Amino acid sequence: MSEPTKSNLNNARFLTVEGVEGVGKTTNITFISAWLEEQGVPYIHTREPGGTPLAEELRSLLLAPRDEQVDATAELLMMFAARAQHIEQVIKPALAKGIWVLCDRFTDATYAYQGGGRNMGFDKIQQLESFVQGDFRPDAVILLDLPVAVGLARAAKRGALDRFEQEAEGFFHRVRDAYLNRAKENPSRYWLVDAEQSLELVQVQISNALQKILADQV
Ligand code: Z5A
Repeated sequence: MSEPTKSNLNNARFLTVEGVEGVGKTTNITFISAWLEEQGVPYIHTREPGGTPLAEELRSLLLAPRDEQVDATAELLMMFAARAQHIEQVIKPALAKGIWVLCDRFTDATYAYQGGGRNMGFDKIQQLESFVQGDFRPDAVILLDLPVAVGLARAAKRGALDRFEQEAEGFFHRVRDAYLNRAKENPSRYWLVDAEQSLELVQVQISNALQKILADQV
């Protein structure tokens, strides 16, 4: 498989953070934001699904627990609808101005949650990815990884569960496997971080990765 085109215009990078439930994305995105600020790197922090008013409305629809069964194809299309809006309104304009984009989840999450978790497979996702994104891809993906049971135990302390968090444990095993397979298939773009360690050690791994990404050794 050929390497996808890098997103960077004016040397700005498109950096995404991924991982299963309870892996510590929010905690570590705060750390990455502080690290970028210290380095004097202009950046925005955004998230998926979401990142624009319309995409945030789609996020609310997607995450709300509901009695009606949500069809997997409907869920997949809503993820990409939100993404199309986000890319055109927020991500590409920032990169074009030389501003880094730090994004909490992106298309890797679709491969992991819809492709793996929902058992939809990857072909339809690849088609939608090409349709919506062309060859636009993140420059670097920081994949926080830990055993599913550890992540679920951490997440359980947070209170009310959204529609995804209510899934059975097997769902999250498929999500994790899909993430790890993607990282294995494309090691030059993925930075695999052992998120089971103490926060301090997790953040040492992340800053090592960030230094290399900043030096453009991706
Ligand atoms: N989704 C999808 O299906 N398809 C898609 O294409 C996309 C998304 C883009 C919303 O995501 C849902 O959308 C998501 C997938 C789906 N569903 N789920 N589940 P989200 O990113 O908003 O939701 P989230 O996964 O719940 O993310 P989060 O809020 O960032 O949670 P987190 O990764 O678990 O992070 P945390 O809150 O920082 O950490 C959890 C706890 O662990 C917290 O108490 C921390 O203090 C603690 N923690 C963190 N690190 C450590 C270490 N190292 N040691 C000990 N304790 C720690």
